[in-house]
Amino acid sequence: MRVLRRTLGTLLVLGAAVSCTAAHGDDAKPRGERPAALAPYERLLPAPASARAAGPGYAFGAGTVIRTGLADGAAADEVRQVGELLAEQLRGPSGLPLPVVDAADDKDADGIRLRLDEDAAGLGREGYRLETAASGVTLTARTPAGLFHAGQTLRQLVPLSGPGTVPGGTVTDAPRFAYRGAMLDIARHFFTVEQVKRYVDQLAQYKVNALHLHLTDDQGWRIAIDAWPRLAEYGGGSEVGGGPGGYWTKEDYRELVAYAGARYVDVVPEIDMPGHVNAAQASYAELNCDGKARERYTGIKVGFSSLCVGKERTYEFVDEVLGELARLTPGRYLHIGGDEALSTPAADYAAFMDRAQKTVGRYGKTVVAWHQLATARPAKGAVLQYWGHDRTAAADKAAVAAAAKAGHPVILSPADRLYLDMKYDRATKPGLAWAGYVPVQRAYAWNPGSYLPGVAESSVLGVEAPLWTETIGTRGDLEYMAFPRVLGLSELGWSPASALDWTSYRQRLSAQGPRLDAQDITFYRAPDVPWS
Ligand code: TNX
Repeated sequence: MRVLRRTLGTLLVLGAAVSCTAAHGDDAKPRGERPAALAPYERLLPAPASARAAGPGYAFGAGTVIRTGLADGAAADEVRQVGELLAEQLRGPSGLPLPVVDAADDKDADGIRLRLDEDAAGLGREGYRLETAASGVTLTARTPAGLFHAGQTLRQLVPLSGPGTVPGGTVTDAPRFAYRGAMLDIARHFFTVEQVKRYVDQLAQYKVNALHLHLTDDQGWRIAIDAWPRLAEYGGGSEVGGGPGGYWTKEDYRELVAYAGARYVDVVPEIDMPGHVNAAQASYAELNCDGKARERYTGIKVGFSSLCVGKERTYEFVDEVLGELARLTPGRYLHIGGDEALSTPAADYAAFMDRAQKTVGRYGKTVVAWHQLATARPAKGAVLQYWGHDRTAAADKAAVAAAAKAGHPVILSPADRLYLDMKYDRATKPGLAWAGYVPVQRAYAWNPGSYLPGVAESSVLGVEAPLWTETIGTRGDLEYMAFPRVLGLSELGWSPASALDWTSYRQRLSAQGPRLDAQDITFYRAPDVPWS
């Protein structure tokens, strides 16, 4: 078996050289090519920092037990939950009973052992070690989050179905970036909590750890706000194309947040302001400068609506909406949008964003906003989400670089790389193409650490793949646009720069095909990947 070995120390050095290969990767037309038979430790995705096959494997079978009794206090409960969830995930495909046992005295007994070790060196907040030998599989991490990620790696090492051998070896792993996000727009088309839970499960297995929810837009308001009930009740009753829309109650939202949290995915809710607010302005006349309610909107134009920046009532609205959302959200971020405010004069935009940012701070949260905020006055600590593309004006990129130099972290979502609503090619039925087509290779083959001139890797908080839903209203279309491109996002966010390599990635991606099939995920069989 070929040995894959990477050490964290060499990553920075190798990063620059390898990203070159990645960016200019081969254009071979592999139609008809047979997929390479990769050994289990070689086909992990996202590629781990280090993986090595060695020694005898573990017989994963009817006697396998998951042992979680190796921590104490509050952490013990959480480790137990991680163990229960892993058992559930492994039971389906394996058909094994996999009892979860938390007796502390059998910590060296056979099985899958979850071991919390706060002193484990080099693993960071989310990293882990996975060691497989004849006596079992040991997962070690400093945090329950790390144990969860270890378990997701293990899912890729057990047989696709039934019992079998987990090959012997060791994985030592930690993420390159803290933020690895996906965004779903439930405003243009409504999606239910059940549908979004399914997406969370699909993402979390690839170590995505943030779900950004675009909750409001011109076409619909999707979250109940007690102080402004018509936002959801009336403003939620529309969507693109004239469908019925819908909204989430606070209970729905809490349920999704808890479900995501159990999978170590933080929810980042977005209320898009001061533009993209027609649904709110249709619900409440007082949110318009002329005091007249707007019609609900079901088209897909952007940039026509704006909150009334000069009116005090506007800020009561902002305060009450963000306050309620902050109280519902355990995560540290509130996203306030700020994109395409084409109907808001620049001075008004800056004045509005000043106040909205202050409000977020008052509720103890950190601002995230689309990168247009860089041209106004980003508040201390505010995170900018870059959604430009190759043809974005140099001045806009420079504003983001200046903000990064001033200490603002940046989330990279380049539209011509990571927008999951861009068509793969001209034959793709759903999707848009304003940023060009985004085939699988294009989505993957770039280096977030050196992507934006003047934005150093140390300023990059991470990457995020947004899925806008003007043209996407079903689970099938959602999955078809996200998969397999979102696996590229996962690897860009998690794996060391030295591992980014299109030639090896397309082999590892093809090895995920049967797993995606087994989970009944609809995905695009990209012609540049040698699917089996
Ligand atoms: C741009 S990206 C938008 C969205 C659209 C999207 C469609 C961004 C911050 N604004 O309003 O849905 O393009 O691709």
